[in-house]
Amino acid sequence: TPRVFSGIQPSGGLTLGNYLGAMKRFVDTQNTGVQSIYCMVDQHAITVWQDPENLRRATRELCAGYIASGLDPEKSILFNQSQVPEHAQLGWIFNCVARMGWMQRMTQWKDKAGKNSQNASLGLFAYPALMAADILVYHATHVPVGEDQKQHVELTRDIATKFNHDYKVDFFPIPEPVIEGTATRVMSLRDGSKKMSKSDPSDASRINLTDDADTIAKKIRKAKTDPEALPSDVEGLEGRSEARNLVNIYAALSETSVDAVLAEIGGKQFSEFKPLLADLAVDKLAPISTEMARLMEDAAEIDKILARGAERAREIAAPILKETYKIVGMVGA
Ligand code: AQP
Repeated sequence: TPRVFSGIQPSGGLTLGNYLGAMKRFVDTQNTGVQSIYCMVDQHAITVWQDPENLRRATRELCAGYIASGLDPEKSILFNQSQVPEHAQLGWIFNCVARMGWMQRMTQWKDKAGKNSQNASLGLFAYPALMAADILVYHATHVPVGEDQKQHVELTRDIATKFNHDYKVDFFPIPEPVIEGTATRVMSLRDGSKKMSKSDPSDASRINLTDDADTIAKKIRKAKTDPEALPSDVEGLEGRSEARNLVNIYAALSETSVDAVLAEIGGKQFSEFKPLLADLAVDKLAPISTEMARLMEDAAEIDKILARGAERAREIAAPILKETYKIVGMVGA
């Protein structure tokens, strides 16, 4: 039976990229009735320094963001990773399955560790093995992610395959990355070649789910574009990454295709298109940020939801970990 798992790091505020590339799609998946498990991966977040108070706040805010976007904690399982120790326990086993060379090839490792990789944490290097455990400890079959996470899901497949092969079992399923829609890679508003990211030093590069209407409108007005008018077909977006990004965002927010958007706005100048995009973004995001703020007023309630989610998650994860220990040869399992 299909089972969906995905996670988001509580490493800062949520962006429009997280919303369109991940959360909005989680909601669509939940509503198809497939069992879905969504995690706030706090143990991944600390692979780079996190101030403890900020981490706590970001985890609760992420939970509020999931719910405000439409995830129902009754239908889906919502929890934070550190409350389900089976992730880290299976992660250790996968550290022993994965090879150094595999990890070294990960583009996120190269990007985040930078030139000074000797100074990066060991956790940052091992991150994809823990991510494989996040997914496989539930025997999840489908992993909805943005384009940037595709390589990590492929590594998860490699780890599952090697484990099954080394121990001569058919135990872990080989999960599929699910990368669909027009917004699998939302780009920075300041640079069409960089993805929109919560850790970009420039706040103008991203739309935060907590931005107010004026801030959203201003960031879109100032978004980098080229001087040409908008094209009337997709070929006309060739080589125009900033234009393509704004059109993709418009299509994803209005839940139509890029073709349909271009049929509507082709020929317009950016000065005309940007206010339309700003209105649409405010329309879609304002109810989410209002609801997030409301939920954040009751931290105890959020903590209860996370604890309950963790309990449900452990019911699935614990037997799978136990079986893994048996396969590996751990006495007592
Ligand atoms: N720009 C994006 N476009 C589409 N999808 C995106 N995602 C992130 N940015 C975009 C998707 O959101 C999910 C959660 O990502 P994450 O928070 O776990 O880590 P990340 O991919 O590293 O996201 P950020 O915003 O760039 O965080 P930092 O700056 O901390 O590294 C994933 O499914 C991701 O694909």
